Amino acid sequence: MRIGIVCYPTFGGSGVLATELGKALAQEGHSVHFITYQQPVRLTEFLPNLFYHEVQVPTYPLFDYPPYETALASTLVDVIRNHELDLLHVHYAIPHASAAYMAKQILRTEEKEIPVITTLHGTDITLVGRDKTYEPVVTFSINQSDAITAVSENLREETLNHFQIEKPIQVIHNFVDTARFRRKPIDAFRQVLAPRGEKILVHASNFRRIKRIPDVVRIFAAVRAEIPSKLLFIGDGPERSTAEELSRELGVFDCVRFVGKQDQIEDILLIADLFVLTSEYESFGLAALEAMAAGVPVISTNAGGLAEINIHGETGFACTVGDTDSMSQHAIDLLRDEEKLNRFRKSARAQAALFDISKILPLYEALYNKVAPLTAN
Ligand code: GMT
Repeated sequence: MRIGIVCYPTFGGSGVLATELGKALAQEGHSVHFITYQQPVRLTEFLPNLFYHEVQVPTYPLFDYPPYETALASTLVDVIRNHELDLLHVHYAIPHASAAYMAKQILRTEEKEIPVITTLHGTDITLVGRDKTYEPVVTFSINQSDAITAVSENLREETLNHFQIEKPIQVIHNFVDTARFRRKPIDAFRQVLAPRGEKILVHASNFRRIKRIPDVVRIFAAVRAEIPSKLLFIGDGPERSTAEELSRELGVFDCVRFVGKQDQIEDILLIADLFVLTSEYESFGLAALEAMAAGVPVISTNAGGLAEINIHGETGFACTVGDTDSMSQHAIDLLRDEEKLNRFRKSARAQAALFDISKILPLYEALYNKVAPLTAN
């Protein structure tokens, strides 16, 4: 099939997932066209049937806010026309679903029917989409999609509870390519980061408030008081300076490293002992799944879809939001008991295998065939 994918090109989970999906579809022989304002960060390889179309947003003195959505819709029309796409798969409702709707209507005037699938990822529903400023457009454009998917049961429920959705929402969980995380950890790398054999805790996110970054620092400080350890922060974002300040205040700054945005996240995860995710909400928590694929147990909250993937007492611990005491105690208990830690490592890997790309990709392909059966090659 010829598939158009619209996503955010940044390090956020929805962009990562969309890019990995597009790459896997291209490996399966589909032609995949990414349409977005910047090359997606994980789109690093070349395949003859993988294309990238950049949305240009011309500026003009009149525009305080350059109209990205209009530019995106026009680019979609152009790409669909010129590359005869069979369907459009948009990730994150705002503004991708409404731009897709606009493109669909324009193409209808030329008697071209383009099916649109919208995948809901999280904050497009739970935070931003619910805002009165966006809600009518979000509801309308989701309802106009030919198929809707959500990345967890929890997100499906949240969507149905807060929006008037008139169509079924299919849950297709996020996935991970477990093969990528099966390499041997690089001992020399571990030696550099933890030269005295310290335990390594890792957090990865975009450091937005919803991630409750100060809780990560508090948990680390409690662990560090009992067990020699290091904390690696992967990613960057608005709460970074708060994390720096708090780690200074708690006297652990020297043991905390900010390694920035990393596309080879597996290299770091493979040397980690625990992954910490303290979010107030996660529709799924793709970063936690990637950690599990690398055999790293997860200390997380049980918010949103996190409890669907991090099985309390097996793959890690999933505690109440803000309960840093419990999360710290569980982390300490695990790190102190090598045998238990190994058991959790194994369970984490086994759990990630349930979400392996080989299991999830056919679900998307089946959906594509359902919404675009006549045009499919
Ligand atoms: O977590 C973020 O802030 C990024 C956000 C995004 O839209 O890129 O992630 C959301 O989508 C991911 C992929 O489906 C999920 O794994 C994350 O849990 C979800 N984030 C939230 O719900 C806060």
